[in-house]
Amino acid sequence: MEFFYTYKSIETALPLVDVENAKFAILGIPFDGTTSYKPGARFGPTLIRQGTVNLESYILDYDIDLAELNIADIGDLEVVAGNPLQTVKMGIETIRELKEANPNVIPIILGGEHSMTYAPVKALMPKSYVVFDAHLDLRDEYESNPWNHACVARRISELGVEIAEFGIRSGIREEVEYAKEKGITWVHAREYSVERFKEVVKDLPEPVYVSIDIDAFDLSMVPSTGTPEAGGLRFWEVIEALEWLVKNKRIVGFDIMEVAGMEIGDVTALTGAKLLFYFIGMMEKFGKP
Ligand SMILES: [Mn+2]
Repeated sequence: MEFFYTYKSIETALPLVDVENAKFAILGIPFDGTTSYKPGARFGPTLIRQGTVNLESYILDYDIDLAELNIADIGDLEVVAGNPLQTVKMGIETIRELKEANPNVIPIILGGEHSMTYAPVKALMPKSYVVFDAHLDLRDEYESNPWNHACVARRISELGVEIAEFGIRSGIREEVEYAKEKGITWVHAREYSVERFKEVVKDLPEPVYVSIDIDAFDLSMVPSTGTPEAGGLRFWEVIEALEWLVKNKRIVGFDIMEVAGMEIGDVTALTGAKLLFYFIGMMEKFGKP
């Protein structure tokens, strides 16, 4: 089927199927209209897809070949430049269309800035939101804009979704106070461990939406991102936590956001591409139905 707002862009290196037959469906949202520091997240979906070209579809430690799975890629949302709210609304509609076409499909969103995560969360309405991020993103508004990337977790909290945040190392007092008031648990990057992750997440209600702001990882792995922060997480300590999560909680959707960059082979995009393949692989291998 044709999606009203989407257009085809560069495809992943995997054989693809139609949405109706897919277990996973990739949608890019190439929006970076509120980026505060380093621009380029509009190229994130294309760079992540291009980064998959370098990867083997076989995942060694899972004995899973992604080329044998049913994966769709519906292309990128046609964004409204400079207007996050209008773009989010189109994203919500598109993800709803996707779920109407195939109620069992798991949407995988490639960003684009983190403000766009509101779209899949609103469309899928999980009970919990688990996010890896350097930033709390709990501001009520930023630069007079409540739809700025720095506000996305706050907007999601206002939907009544329970939130847990990991890898945090940047925020302001107002955000810390809001988190305390609303019972939002956040784990500083210095205190992060897979054990700590399990402790926090085990009591969260299902289903769960998972968001990865690529800036949660250490800066050395992800230099091309909107608001880079030193002192982040390592790849395998995030993968291990995600594996535990998909084994123990039903996942309704997943995203990789804030990958920016201007050139093919960008390190940040390669991190995003590897993460994309691992997430699909772990869902297939361990995913709770
Ligand atoms: Mn962030």
